[in-house]
This record gives sequence, structure tokens and C-alpha cells, in this order.
Amino acid sequence: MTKKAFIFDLDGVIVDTAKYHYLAWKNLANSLGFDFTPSNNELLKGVSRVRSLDILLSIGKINLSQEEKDKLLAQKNEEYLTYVNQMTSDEILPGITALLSYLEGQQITFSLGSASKNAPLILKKVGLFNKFSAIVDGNDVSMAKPDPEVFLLAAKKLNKSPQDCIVVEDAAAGVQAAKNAKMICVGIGDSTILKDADFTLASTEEFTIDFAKKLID
Ligand code: B16
Ligand code: MG
Repeated sequence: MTKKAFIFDLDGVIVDTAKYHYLAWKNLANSLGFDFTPSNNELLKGVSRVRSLDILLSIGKINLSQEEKDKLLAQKNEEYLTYVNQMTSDEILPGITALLSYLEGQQITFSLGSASKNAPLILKKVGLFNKFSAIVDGNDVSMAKPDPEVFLLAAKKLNKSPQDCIVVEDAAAGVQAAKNAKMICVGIGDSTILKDADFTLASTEEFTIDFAKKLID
């Protein structure tokens, strides 16, 4: 039997960068004269930076030119990077370090499959960059999740067929992308939101070695 491979989403699976995205988006909204709540932030999970700004501006009922939007995108990312630059390995989500070490020991390859254009920097900050056999992120794809492009490209880089890939995702659009790619999907979070995943775990802490063994056997 062919060995399985894993494809991990970044934000919400490897690290919780959503809290930093939130701070930067909230400050941007406040500077434009409206508030941006934690529940608004849920709408941005797994969504690209450009699309996130469009969602935020629609919440504030603001119309801007492309030039003004580009300025705000740069401003948001600059603030976001000040938080990212302070990240350390302490921010790796529970269970993930042990899981990656186990997969390495079993010679099971894994790739990143993230919408973030900052993914390589974040992985370097938390000391995981060299562990991944491949990295596919927002710089490599033209179509956002739920389009399967990001995961299909990751499978190609890992030299695996889609049916041998197991995607780990926390966003509904990401689960959809995995299913559109005809891959096995483990959802991390609320099982009603991630209802199309093959398995759901409430948090990364539940992604035990025993659970991983069942997936790969
Ligand atoms: P950046 P993921 C996504 O990461 C985040 O969930 C989403 O909130 C963010 O807008 C997107 O990355 C783009 O991030 O601004 O760094 O390019 O969950 O796909 O790993
Ligand atoms: Mg995510």
C-alpha cells in the first residue's frame, strides 16, 4: 500500500495567527471609523488578504479605489508582521510538535497548504520551516480555498496522488477545498461548521499519535 502524506493548513492548525490578524484588522477598521468584532474576524479565517479587506470594508460600508485598498493592505500587513516577528516555538499549537516528530520518524512526508503569503516567515519564526518537505502558500496559487489548487499543488510537490493525502484544516472553505481535491480531511474545530470533513477534532490537542496511526494504517 502506498504511504499516505499529510498537508497542513497553517493558521488554526500549526499556530494561532488569527489573533494577530484580528488585532491588525481591528486597528485598521478603527482607523476608518468603525468597529470590527471577534465574530467578524471568524469570517476571515482561511480567506486571502485581499478578500479579507473586501469583507472588512463591506462591514464598514466603505467603498475605496484600488489604490486606496492597496495602501490599506500594506498597512495591515506591516502591523501584522510586527506581531509575527515576535513569535517563537512556544506558539506552536498543542500536539503538533509531537505529531510532526512522529510522522518524520515514520518517514511520512508532509507539506504546508496555506492561504498566507507570510507562511515561510511564520514557519521560520516558530522553528518548523525545515521540517516540511514542501511549502505551498498564498504566493503559489491563483485560486483561493475552496478551490482545490493549493492542496493539489502540495500533493504534486510531495509526489502523491490526492487520495493518499490527508489534509488538516480549521476553516470551512479549507475543508471544502480538501474535499474538492478528493483528499481525506481532518477538521479542527466545530463539527457543525466543518461538517464535510471526514473526521473532526475539537482542537489540535486531540490529534494524538494513536489517531494519526489509525489514519495512516
Ligand atoms: P496573509 P491559513 C490564512 O491562513 C488565514 O486564516 C487568513 O485569516 C488570512 O487572511 C490568510 O491566511 C492570508 O494571510 O495576510 O498572511 O497572506 O489558515 O490558510 O493558513
Ligand atoms: Mg486555517
